[in-house]
Amino acid sequence: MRLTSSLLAVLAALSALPAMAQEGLEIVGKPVDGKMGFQPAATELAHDLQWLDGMINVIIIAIVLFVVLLLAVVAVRYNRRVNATSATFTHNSPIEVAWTIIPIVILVFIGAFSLPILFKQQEIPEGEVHIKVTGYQWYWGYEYTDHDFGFDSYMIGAPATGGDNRMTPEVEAQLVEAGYSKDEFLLATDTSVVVPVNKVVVMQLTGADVIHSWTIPAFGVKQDAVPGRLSQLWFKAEKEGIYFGQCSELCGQSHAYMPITVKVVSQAEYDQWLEGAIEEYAGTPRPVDVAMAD
Ligand SMILES: [Cu+2]
Repeated sequence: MRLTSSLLAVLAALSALPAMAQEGLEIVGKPVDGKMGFQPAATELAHDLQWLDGMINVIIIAIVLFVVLLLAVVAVRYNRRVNATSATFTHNSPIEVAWTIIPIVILVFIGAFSLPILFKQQEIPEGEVHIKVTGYQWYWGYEYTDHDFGFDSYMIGAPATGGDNRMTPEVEAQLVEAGYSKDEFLLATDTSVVVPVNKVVVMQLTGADVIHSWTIPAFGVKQDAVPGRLSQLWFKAEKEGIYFGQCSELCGQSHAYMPITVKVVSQAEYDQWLEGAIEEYAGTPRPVDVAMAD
């Protein structure tokens, strides 16, 4: 009897693992009624590119207003009724120089801000957590290369989890069991990438069959996963939460059903998750554990 109950306890602990790091985490990146614009930025990269978007938007709006104003002036002052005899000149050097120089200045100005932001995304810093990401038709595989373990991540409701990509009462039950709600169908996965908050995570990406693309919009990262190549991305999430993304390169029939779930947790929760994951996925224990065992 005691053996049975301890076995049950072990089973319960194991099955609770995927949902473990979830209690109380805010969900970011699911559609919200009436909301427009970007998801709340959770990394410096996302802050930067959202700021750049706002700044360029101001320039675009100013240019549109200026052009509309010019059109209105021409329509009012130089129409056939008001201005029966049109002018016959064909050149105006000062204006031509101005409409060449001013756009160059505007483009250089935009470039001066956008290039550093682009370089910041593409220059990969020293990572504190390394994850290799592989895109498959149609799910994601994750390897925690520092600890030699990996797992696959399927959408809850995908064929691999017993569904057929449609919402059913069984799928809803699975979602609830994993700590999600019905609203998160098509976004929630059976296993998540778990990373510690405020740590530099470096990901290497590749595709196993066709090109996929890994993204978390709130992190401001999106990178193609190309078969035969390794590409990299990095992020440092500033806020704990559950973040959603979608495969962003059309990769076949079930492209819409290979979402991405990242849980950003405290260092303590991450360490706890890591220990359980190493156990469950037969990874290499961390050096600190070896030292403690001696
Ligand atoms: Cu895809």
